[in-house]
Amino acid sequence: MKKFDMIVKNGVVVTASDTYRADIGIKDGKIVELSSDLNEDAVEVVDAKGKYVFPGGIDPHTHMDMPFGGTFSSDNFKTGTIAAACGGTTTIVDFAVQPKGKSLKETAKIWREKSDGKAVIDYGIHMNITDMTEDVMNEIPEMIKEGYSSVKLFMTYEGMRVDDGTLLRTLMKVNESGGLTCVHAENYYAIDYNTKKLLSEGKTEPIYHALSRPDLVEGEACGRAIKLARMVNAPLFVVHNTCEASISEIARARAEGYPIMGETCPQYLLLSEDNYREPDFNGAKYVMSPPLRDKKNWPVVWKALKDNTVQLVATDHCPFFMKQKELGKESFTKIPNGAPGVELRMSLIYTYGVVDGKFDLNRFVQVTSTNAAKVYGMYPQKGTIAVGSDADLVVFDPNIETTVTQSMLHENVDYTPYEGFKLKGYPVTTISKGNVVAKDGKFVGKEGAGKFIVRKAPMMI
Ligand code: DUC
Ligand code: ZN
Ligand code: ZN
Repeated sequence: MKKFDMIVKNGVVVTASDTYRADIGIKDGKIVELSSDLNEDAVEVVDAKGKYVFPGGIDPHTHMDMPFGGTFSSDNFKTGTIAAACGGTTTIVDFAVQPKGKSLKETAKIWREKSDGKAVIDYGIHMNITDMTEDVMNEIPEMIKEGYSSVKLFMTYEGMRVDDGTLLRTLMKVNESGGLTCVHAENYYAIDYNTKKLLSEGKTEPIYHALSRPDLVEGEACGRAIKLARMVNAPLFVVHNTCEASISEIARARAEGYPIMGETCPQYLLLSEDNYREPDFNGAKYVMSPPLRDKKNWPVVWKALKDNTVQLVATDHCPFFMKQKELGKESFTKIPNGAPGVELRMSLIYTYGVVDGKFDLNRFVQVTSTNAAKVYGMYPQKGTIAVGSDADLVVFDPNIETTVTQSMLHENVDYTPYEGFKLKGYPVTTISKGNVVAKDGKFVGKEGAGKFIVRKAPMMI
């Protein structure tokens, strides 16, 4: 019997707080030893010489196989987690969208049928409540106890949004039950007014998606959600912040000591409103909500990521083939909202965050892994390299230089919004619970090896 199942040797280990040379001994899917030189017998040795070893990436905002606008996002839990693994991500947290009239138990069952036995890496599930009733409200404590420890609400989207009263009561209930409330913050009424006006003027192209939901639409809703959370002393997580208008609201609340947290996504750091003007309906590739913003927001969002106004980078991965996007050829309101991103997140943030000098390696680990584990109740099982933690690791080669093209990716979709982007640094080996799941851009794991994570209470960071 060998002492270790695997040793990851000769790498530079990077955590949220430290950077040091160490070998990592793995047994039964867990990290069991960290030492400057491990020479014992191991079934498998992964050589990480000249490379970094990061905690596996955690993307806490994905939409696999999600119904939207009469179609479904094109990655399912198998294809989407293969793409994640190839890009250095070892955990996702996906949103189970409550169908009208269904209980939360039924909603969880629907999502577990999509994910169990299919995902190749571990996954958590948020409860995305769209049809709040007294019965649904009363199910919240039980769902949180069962590991669905975060509840997300939409403040916009006809048929899925909640009103302020529901948001307030949910914030209270989720907090009392030891969970975390998340919001998609956009002002429904402003979007509705702007959309009707634009359509009445015959303005139907993709750019008008962005113009119908300008930055104040997001800033107002973000500020309102924060104030509601403050009124009931509840923590709040604001998903996909894009601009100064929302980030300034979070910054102010945090400066005053309130437990308000948030995320951003690579697209809001690297793409802009200009993309909607690409010819031949190409602008539809970027139709997502909230929309891409004026470039002047980029430095504000990068700074917020560096100074912990926002704690993490997720992707909102929600891909649709161009054929699906064409549902909106006649009107931007019919274009399914969402874009792919799960596979490139780690490399994009490394290249444009660390290599470009915006923050250091330890902050990179915080925003791509550790903080998501903390916020969403998975720490220290996930999000760090420590004895006792799951052996979820990514061996990352800082010297690989490449240019993004859709054909190198595993996402089940026919474009990437990052086509032509230069990358410096790419994952070479992804390890999930002690097993290599991706190597040199190829998936080598097993369908169904990923398991549901019973998440615990959030940590405020
Ligand atoms: N935004 C998107 O772009 N897609 C899915 C859901 C969302 O809020
Ligand atoms: Zn959203
Ligand atoms: Zn989303």
